[in-house]
This record gives sequence, structure tokens and C-alpha cells, in this order.
Amino acid sequence: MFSGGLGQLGVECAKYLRNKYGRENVILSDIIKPSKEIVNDGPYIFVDILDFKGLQKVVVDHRVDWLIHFSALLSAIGEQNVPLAVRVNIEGMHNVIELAKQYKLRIFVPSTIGAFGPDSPRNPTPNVTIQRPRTIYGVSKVHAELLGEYYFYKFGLDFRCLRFPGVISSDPPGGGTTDYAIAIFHDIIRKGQYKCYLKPHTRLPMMHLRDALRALSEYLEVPNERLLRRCYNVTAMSFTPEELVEAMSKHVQDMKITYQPDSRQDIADSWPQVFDDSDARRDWDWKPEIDLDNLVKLMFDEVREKVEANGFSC
Ligand code: AKB
Repeated sequence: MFSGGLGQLGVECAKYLRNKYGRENVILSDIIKPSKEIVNDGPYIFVDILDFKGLQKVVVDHRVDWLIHFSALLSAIGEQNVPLAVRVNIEGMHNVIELAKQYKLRIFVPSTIGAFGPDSPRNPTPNVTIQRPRTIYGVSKVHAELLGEYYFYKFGLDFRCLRFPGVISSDPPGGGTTDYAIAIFHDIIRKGQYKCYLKPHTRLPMMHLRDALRALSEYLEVPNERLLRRCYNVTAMSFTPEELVEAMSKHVQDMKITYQPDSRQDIADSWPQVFDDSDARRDWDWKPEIDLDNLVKLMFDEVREKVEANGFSC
């Protein structure tokens, strides 16, 4: 079962896991009204992450044994509504971890490069190092990592967590700092121009959605004995807006890019530039497959298809 199932990762992740485990065996949940396509794709249930009894009911009624907890306000949007981020990201985590303990569920919670801060080494950022994030999103993710590890050591809960870089997909981004690398494709395809809210030299770790889903799905299946940690850094590449534009210019001429940094620049400046995922490579053979050129090609294809299908923009 997924919480926050209609966010950036949920729908695609459900498709991926339904292919693997069967359509009826993967339940999406959220509080958003789903499209017809989502309902046709497989089970979808309304449940609010803040409603513990409602969550209990879903687990009992559907004999849930695995929980993938995606509900969260991302970095930029979290700063705009801190009380809501505290509720969704922190209280929501309290609910799902207790639920997992009560019903002996396996639980996966994504973390992020945003769980690091200006005191962390930024290039590279190792798996275990100082984490003093300066966003409520980052604080909530460190809280989730520590709570999950605590429940693992104290109660034997099978808690797993991957720290993702910016995940790049054709689906609409949800208020993150790395989202420029998605929005740029939509704007270039639709308008031939893009105004970037980060400076051209801002380096951040990134990954195409396909690698992110494969990382998640492979990690879920690693036997416990092979895991030396519960939280692993994963990444595929690092690039700057300028380098992304350079790679995109091989596909499109006459792109007009302007730069107008806003408050997201401060967030990006406090995050890792290069993410060290050697622990994941060592313990469970993690290996990304999609590099920058492939990512750009895939994104042009995927976003064009979406724009042509429904004129969708982010
Ligand atoms: C964000 O930018 O907030 C997210 C993330 C890196 O966790 N995409």
C-alpha cells in the first residue's frame, strides 16, 4: 500500500510494482480525487495520513503487509506552510510507523539529499555524516530516518529508507527545489523558453524516475542480512542548470534560458552537490543506468508525449 500515492512518485511506482506483484496487490491511497485512468489502473483508496483509525481500517480490510509512505510536502512548498509540513511530514510519519509496528508491516520511507544541510560535506556527501538541514522538509526527513532506525533496533521493524536526489520524471513536480530540471522540459517544449530559479552553476545530484523506481524495487527485496544500514544514499549523476541546458541543446535549437534566482537558491546552496552512494553499491549492488544524455532524451520523449496528449503543463 502507498500513502501519498498521487504525488510525483506514487502513480509510476504503483505501475512498476503492479507489473511485478500483480495489479490487485498494490493499493494507492491519497486524499486527492483520482483521474479515471488511475482508478482503471488498480485499487485506489481514500485515506488521510493524519487519520490513524482510517489507516488501521485500510490495513485490516486489505490485509496490507507492506507500506510505502510517500506522503510529504517537499522542500520549497514546505517552507511556505510550515505548520502543514509539520503535520503531514512529522505527524504522518508517527502514524505510519506506529501502524507498521502494530500490524508488523514492512515499511519504506523515502528520504532525500534535503536531509543534509550547510554543515554537511557537499562534494561528496557520504552516507553517514553531519545532518543539520535548514528546511522543515529536511528536518522531517532526518526525523523519519532516526525514528525508523529506532523502531528497527528497538522493535525489530523492517524499516527501509533511500535518500533520493532530485527525481526527474515527466509527471508534474510537487514544490521541490530540484524541480527546475522537470519544468524546463515542459516550458521548452511548449514555449521555447524557460526562466530558471536557480543560478546556472548550482550543482545538485539527480536521477531519472526509472532508476529511482528500480532502486526502490531492488532495495525492498534485499535480504535483511545484507543490509548494514537502514538508510542509503542513492544517486545517478550531478549536474548544473547550465550543463542540463547544454545537453538539451543537442535536441533543440533556439532555447531561450534566463536565470532569476529566488529563495530556492538558498535551499539548493545548503544541499549536497555530489552524493556518495558507495554504501548502496557495496551492500546491495546498486548501480544507476541512466546518465545525463539518456535522461535528456527520455525526458524530451516523455514530456512531448504528455504535452501532445493533453496539453499538460507544470
Ligand atoms: C525537492 O527538491 O524538495 C525534492 C528532493 C530533492 O527531495 N525533489
